[in-house]
Amino acid sequence: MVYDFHLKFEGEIFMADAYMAKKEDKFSFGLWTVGNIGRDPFGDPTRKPIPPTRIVKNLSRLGAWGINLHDNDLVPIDATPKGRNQIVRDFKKALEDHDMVVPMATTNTFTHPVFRDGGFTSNDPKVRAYGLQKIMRSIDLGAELGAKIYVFWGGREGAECNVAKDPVEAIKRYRDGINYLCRYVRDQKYGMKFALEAKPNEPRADMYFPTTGHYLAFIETLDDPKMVGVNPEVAHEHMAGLNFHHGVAQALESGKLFHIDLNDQRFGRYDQDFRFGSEDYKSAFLLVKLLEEKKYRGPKHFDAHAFRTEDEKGVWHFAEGCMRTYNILKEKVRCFQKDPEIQGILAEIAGQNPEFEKHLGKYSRKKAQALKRIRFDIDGMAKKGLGFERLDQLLTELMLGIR
Ligand code: DIG
Ligand code: MN
Ligand code: MN
Repeated sequence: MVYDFHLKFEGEIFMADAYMAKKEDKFSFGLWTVGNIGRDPFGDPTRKPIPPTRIVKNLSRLGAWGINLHDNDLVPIDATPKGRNQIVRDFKKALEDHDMVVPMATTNTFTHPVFRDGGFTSNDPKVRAYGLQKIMRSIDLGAELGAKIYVFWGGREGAECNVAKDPVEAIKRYRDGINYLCRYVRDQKYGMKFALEAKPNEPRADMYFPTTGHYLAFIETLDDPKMVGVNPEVAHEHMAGLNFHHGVAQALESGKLFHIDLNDQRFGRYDQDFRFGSEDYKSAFLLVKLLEEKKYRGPKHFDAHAFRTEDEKGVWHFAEGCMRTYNILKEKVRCFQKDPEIQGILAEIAGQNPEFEKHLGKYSRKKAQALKRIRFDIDGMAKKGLGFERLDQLLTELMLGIR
């Protein structure tokens, strides 16, 4: 690939070609993603923290559009009101200077030990009350920065000792918390929507609402379900052993895909939050194909971080890689849609037995009686192969770059 020109900063060369991120791609990163300092449960940090204003500048130079944050990614939990306001002023200036927006905000209700047994679902009403206070203040911060999507990831909402908490009571407490905050946002006229993010485990042994499907069911039990959607994350659904783009399809189909956390993850592992598309190219292709074909126009947030092995330059290559891979896969989707052999097979699949469509769809007594009279030759129907091997091989060859 001959690059039109190179983007040079931080002493590094970044690729500036047809796949480089542009603002209209609506790629976003959380402060905590490129700001990840490489600490893990078995090792100390390998990187120094990057100041939020520098994150804003460099992500913008790489073509990113938005920056997301937990309250304490920007404002220390013990900041004074004066200190908080100065930090917010400086951050707002950096956003303006570098043409970046804050599409989404969220609260850190998982780091401080006070949340060791959860926020919303804690057995201690004092902790639940503090959690509501912290989230309201964080929502205020998000609103001040222009965020229109507010994410809830219940990092500590779960259990190790399952007899210590009634799981039904835990669900009721979570619902009370979300209902309360929906009313708060309406009261404040912030015009925000909520996006609930599932994860099956880690840091808790088992987390409540472990998958996006659990949240889709939960949302319908809320006082104000229209205001609440989901924020599925690749890594979290993979941790649960699920097909990610199927879950996203269900969220899209029900109008509940309010946000999405893109990264990558090997099945059966802890939450790896790898660079988007770096592990499972085929799943990433299927996801990009779904989002592009269904015209998802929300933020594309990379909730991921660089390998612990990297220095800051590696962090920027990580960020560049997330966005480039999305755009490269978008190009692969275009090739798939234009490939005559692939499209020929798909047309054949779509065009089977059109005369039977009239028996499907909405019920009527007349249709049911007519359908019950039909004699189906099911052995004859099962004889012809479906040609999926050829189709899947064509996809493989397209992904491997020989089509
Ligand atoms: C982790 O996957 C979670 C938290 O980082 C945050 O609350 C949420 C926002 O995308 N993702
Ligand atoms: Mn994750
Ligand atoms: Mn996430």
